[in-house]
Amino acid sequence: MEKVRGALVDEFESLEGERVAVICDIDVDGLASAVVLHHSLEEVGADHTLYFSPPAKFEEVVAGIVGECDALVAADLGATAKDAILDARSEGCRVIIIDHHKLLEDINPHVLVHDTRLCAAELCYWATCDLHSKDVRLPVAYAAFTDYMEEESVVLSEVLKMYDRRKVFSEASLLDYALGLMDEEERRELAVRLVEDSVCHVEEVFEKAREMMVEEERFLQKAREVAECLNEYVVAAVVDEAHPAMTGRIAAHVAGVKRRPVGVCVRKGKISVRVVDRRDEIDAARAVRKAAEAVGGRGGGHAPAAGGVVPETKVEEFLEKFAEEVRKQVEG
Ligand SMILES: [Mn+2]
Repeated sequence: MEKVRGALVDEFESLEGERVAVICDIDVDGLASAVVLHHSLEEVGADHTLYFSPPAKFEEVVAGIVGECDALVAADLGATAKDAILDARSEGCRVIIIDHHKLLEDINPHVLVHDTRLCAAELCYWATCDLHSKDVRLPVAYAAFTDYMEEESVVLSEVLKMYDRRKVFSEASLLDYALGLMDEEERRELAVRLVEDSVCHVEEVFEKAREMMVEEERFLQKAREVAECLNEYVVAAVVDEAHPAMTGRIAAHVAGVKRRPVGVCVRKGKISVRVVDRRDEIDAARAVRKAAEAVGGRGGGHAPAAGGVVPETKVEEFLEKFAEEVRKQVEG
């Protein structure tokens, strides 16, 4: 936190009057990053627009907007950003990246704020906090919670002194579920609104969260039925019709139900992995990456929560290799 504090203040102040594109991930951490970045850029008088993109589409989004902006600020998207950043730089765009995913390659932006111990929204928060006139810690706390980055989160511990944990965690969870059913315009409006408001006043969040939770319940049941144990460490469920926002929770669910430390959910070649028992120190990101690359795909993320993409025809082969990678990690 001390290392990051104020890191973007001069940088943002130099953006006054510039055209800035802000691109954030589509989850709670991305939304909370957008809240913080929007507030900070507003304070310095930058002419900015918020965009939301899953990491896999980052390059596409950048290609569509880079011609019209002087600076690009991206949060929670960095790990796979190399080509997108290269494109933006070649268009003369200043590139600022804030991220907490493991960096697997030299992504080379102009400015990089990076640490794996805090969520992206909290990195955004500390890097810009001296610019804030409003308290935007509540959405940052939501993100620290939903991104499982609670342990080192200073913002979350401060927020939990001001508000009861049941308020913070229930609002964060509702937001997490609701975001899966929101489009870019709805996310944009919500990010602007959450600068001064809390989730409990946004009716749409309750409606969409409920819809998503009911839908998820159906897919958890389905996943339990189709889940297959690949060895004593890994269980996998192929659920092609599930909503993409559910796959992490499905992966964790089947792991718990089948009493395996690692759960995998596959949806149309997209892989989600969760480690629910961390005693064996399994690094899911490393195992996904190795197995995915072996079948012509790619992957990464964090040790307890990882993901990837493989060709749909190679899913079986991927799962076999992945289970073997995990076994190797545990048994050395
Ligand atoms: Mn994140």
